[in-house]
Amino acid sequence: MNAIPVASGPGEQRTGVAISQVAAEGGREMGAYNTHDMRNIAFVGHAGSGKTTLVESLLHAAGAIPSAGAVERGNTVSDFDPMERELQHSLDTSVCHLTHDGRRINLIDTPGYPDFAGRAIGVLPAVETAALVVNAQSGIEMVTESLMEAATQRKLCRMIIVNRIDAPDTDLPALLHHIQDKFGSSCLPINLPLIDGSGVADCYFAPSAAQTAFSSVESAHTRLIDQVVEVDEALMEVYLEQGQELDPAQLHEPFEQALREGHLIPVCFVSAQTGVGIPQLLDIFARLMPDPTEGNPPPFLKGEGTNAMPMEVMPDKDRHVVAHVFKVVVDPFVGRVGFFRIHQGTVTPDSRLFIGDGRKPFKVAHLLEPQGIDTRECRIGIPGDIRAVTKVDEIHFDAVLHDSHDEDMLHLKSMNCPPAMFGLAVEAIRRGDEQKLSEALAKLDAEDPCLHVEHRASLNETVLMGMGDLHLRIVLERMKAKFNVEVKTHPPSIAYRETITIPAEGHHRHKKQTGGAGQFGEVSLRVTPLERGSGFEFADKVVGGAIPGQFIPAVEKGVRQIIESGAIAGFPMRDVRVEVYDGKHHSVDSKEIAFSTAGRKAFLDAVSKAKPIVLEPIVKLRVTAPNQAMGDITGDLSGIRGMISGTEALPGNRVEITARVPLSELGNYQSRLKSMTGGEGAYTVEFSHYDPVPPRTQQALVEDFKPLEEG
Ligand SMILES: Nc1nc2c(ncn2[C@@H]2O[C@H](COP(=O)(O)OP(=O)(O)O)[C@@H](O)[C@H]2O)c(=O)[nH]1
Ligand SMILES: [Mg+2]
Repeated sequence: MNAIPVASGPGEQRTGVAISQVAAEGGREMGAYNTHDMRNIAFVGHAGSGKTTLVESLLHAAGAIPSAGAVERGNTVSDFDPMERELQHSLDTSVCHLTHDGRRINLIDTPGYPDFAGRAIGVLPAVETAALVVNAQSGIEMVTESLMEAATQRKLCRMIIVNRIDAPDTDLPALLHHIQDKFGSSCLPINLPLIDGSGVADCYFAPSAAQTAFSSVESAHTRLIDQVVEVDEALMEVYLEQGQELDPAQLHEPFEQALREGHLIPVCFVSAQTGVGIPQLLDIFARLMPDPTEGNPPPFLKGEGTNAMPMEVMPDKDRHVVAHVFKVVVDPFVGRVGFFRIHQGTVTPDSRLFIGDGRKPFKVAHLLEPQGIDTRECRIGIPGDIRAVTKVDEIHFDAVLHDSHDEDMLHLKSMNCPPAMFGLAVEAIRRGDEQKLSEALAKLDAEDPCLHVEHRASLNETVLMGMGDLHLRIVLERMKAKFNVEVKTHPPSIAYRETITIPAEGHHRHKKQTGGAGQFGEVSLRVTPLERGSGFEFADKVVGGAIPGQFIPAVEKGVRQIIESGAIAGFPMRDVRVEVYDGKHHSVDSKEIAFSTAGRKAFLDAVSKAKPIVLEPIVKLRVTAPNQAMGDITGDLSGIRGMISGTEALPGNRVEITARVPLSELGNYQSRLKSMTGGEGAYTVEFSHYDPVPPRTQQALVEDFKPLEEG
């Protein structure tokens, strides 16, 4: 491995941090930076808040691109996909970078449609900072709220960027109040727009007496410093007792701590379109937002299920490599492109990396640095860097890349992506395209964390599960454009799930004598219901070799067949823990196939005693409509098992109604709402949780199910 010079630049405070060298571009001088000089920032927020425009504006202001493109003209750096340009909306995440004030800043643009929120959530482990972009005209919207939740859960440092301050009809002081109401009093302005709209007044570094539409800059400054100082008692004393003005260098550590603890969420104001506030935003990124050693490290776990132990990665270039794949694109020409964030160690073109628990490493060969759709080859990647590799077939979303078997079994704590609940059954139109269809589906599945392909063996149906109608439509268009497969679709089916409600035990002895060698395997297992949303756990509690260790994976395989295909109604089973605790084997006749059959049947036996039920997805429905339609809407909702959770008056004689409703009841909601409101109503849905279906529905679903034939 190359010897890496240790930096001595201004950002260098600690040892063990490498310099990253980006290969020369057309003979230009090499840029070099170390981990402390890096900032990784994800822009998240509702569609139309201006994230893509903002990234473009920042790239331009920092000189990374000669001129700023526009979403409308289809020439921005981050909306490069032909479909994005046509729709004028981001459909996927994109990674760009710029340099400002000696800092290397990676920006990740994300899509803001609810249908694609999963992709935005997927990039959170790649950054220290989530920048929530709020539209000054329309305020906090649904996706912004759910991404704030996701970023909080991930313990990311957060900031709020209020964009479009140039637009007419905005009430920025009211919006700031609203932000503080929603997200807490730790949301404090770090700058404030000038009253004449010509710029923003800094409230942190050098507060002035500028005129803003808010209370004075001076009081915003005091409020901010108070908040920062609160995390450091010693500093607080100096500040309070000696009444001493603190300078930004003294405040740096507590500022970072306040960000990490969510004790401070800076709010700033920009117009991506006019450029107001953009230079100040670059300064905030460079001077205040955390470097990779200052953020909260991502929650890596070692081991599975309840045995998983938290493991902290160190942003140290001399350790083993640990990198996390946060995005995969499958291109029919270039193959798989995997984008990863390096959390520990140094990656070079010579590195040989393992994917998860894989046995065979791949050689990196071409280490790429992305800028929108473009990539450049580079020689090294250090902790904090975002890099890409191509042509690695096994790479998949959420994979951990590492260079030592010490790091096997390492994975990131799961992301709580909203589950895919909209389904479409698909079928190839052209005869003979079935193989092509399944290959294309596998590729699309690999690049999209929110897309799942389910094979419902019982119905001989292939179902695409996604976040919504638009999501699936785009997937199908991609399939046609990229892989030349056309499909017909059937009406959406509902993503029912199965689970159990009480613990139980199951047992099966599989014995078969066919001519010479026989098959023998016996399994006893226990099933326990888990909390909703916890998935599936499998544990081996066999003692004394009653089932030899080498057959346990076969038992698990048998159990997993039922987990995927369902036990009572043909839907995947969730939230169950399976413990194998006993069994028998035979020195000659025990084979994997025997244990997988025994495992499957023992599991079916246990499930049948564990009061199995069918669950249905419940969504959070938000309807906005004219006041006078309220009675009709709430009446209608209670007729479809809806539970109204709130009503709120909106400006302009409108009302917002929120309710929890079974998704299965919303099939024709669009047209129902239209007729109740004379076309003046709008609604959004978002996954809420799973609930048991009513007994009558369960009975019907169970009756329709033809269980798996013996295999
Ligand atoms: N007036 C105004 N319009 C903006 C601003 N930023 C973005 N827009 C417009 O808002 C629309 C959505 O912007 P876009 O960047 O695609 O938003 P995104 O969905 O968050 O990526 C586009 O028509 C932009 O031109 C701004 O600061 N002021
Ligand atoms: Mg966008």
